[in-house]
Amino acid sequence: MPSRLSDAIKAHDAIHLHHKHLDFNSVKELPDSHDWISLDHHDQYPFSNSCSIESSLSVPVIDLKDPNAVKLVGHACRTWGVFQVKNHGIRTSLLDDIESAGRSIFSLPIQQKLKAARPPDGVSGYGMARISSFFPKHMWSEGFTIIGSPLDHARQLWPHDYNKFCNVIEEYEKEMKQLAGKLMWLMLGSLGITKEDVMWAGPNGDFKGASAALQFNSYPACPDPDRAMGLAAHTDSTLLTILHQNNTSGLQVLRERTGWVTVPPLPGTLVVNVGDLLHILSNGLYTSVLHRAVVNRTCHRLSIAYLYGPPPNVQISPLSKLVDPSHPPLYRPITWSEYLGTKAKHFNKALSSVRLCVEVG
Ligand SMILES: O=C(O)CCC(=O)C(=O)O
Repeated sequence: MPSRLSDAIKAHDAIHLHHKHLDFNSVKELPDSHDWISLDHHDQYPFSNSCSIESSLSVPVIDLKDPNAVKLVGHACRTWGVFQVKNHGIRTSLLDDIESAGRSIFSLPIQQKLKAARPPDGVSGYGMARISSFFPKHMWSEGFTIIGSPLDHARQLWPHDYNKFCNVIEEYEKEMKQLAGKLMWLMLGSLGITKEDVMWAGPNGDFKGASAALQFNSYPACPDPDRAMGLAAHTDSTLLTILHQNNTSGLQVLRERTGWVTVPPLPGTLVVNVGDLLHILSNGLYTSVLHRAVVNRTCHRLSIAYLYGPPPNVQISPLSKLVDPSHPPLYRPITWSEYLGTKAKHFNKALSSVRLCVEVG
């Protein structure tokens, strides 16, 4: 049974892509391999960049110092599955540092980046989006995943100068872990859940055994953005994800009865979204939000996602406080490790594949 996140992902990875990596900087026209318009008639691959609804509704922005933060967070999780946070305690200088760490990876020549390529049976390193294998077209983006120590890859990228990168990653992950724990209690607190209700949070409720991955995403300026897709629509397999985006917009979330809504970059705020496992824990009360990233003609976009989950082998199931005869459990118990396997097989249908058929008593 895999006990580390990297082993859990590796054990289930269905992605075996043999793709010639595109050097985005040298491409002047969108290649057919990246043209999503031709797929638009397939219901299986909903696209419609140009039809995005510009909604007057906007994703909630929550001040974590607000005395009503618990209530506001709970409301945002039920209605949107996503919100932005300010006064989150992460220093602006650290956000600047992680952004420049990202830029330092993606600005390298392609041959150099490929020295740290994610191996076919691996999880960390440089490569195209992991969800690419579920789509017949390639996405206009490149990524770099870190699980565990970044040292080996950093040494390959900058043989003489890798310490700064590693130090920034270490500090960012430490701060993110703390923030993620705090957000977990705000989200769960709003459901009336306390530390006694979540054994795997540990005796101090600090989620010490939690696992996480850091995902850098780069979306180069695109010669034909209306035909391209930065990152196709997906939900996260996490409990929650914390995203830092640079000053270029591109993230969109799907809101029922509204359509795609852009989550604008607001200086100093971080985007937080509910993942599939928190949806399960909350017995479906919190929405695991479908989201995607679109691209634009002139600006490079960078995002850094902190993907946060439980220890890989802990059973996750609807919390017993949220279950009674009129609210039976909607999902069967599943570990994160097992769920990653389900996701690798069923992708966006993974959540419904673990849903129970229930009759309300
Ligand atoms: O770049 C973004 O805004 C979205 C990133 C994302 O969804 C991911 O890394 O899973």
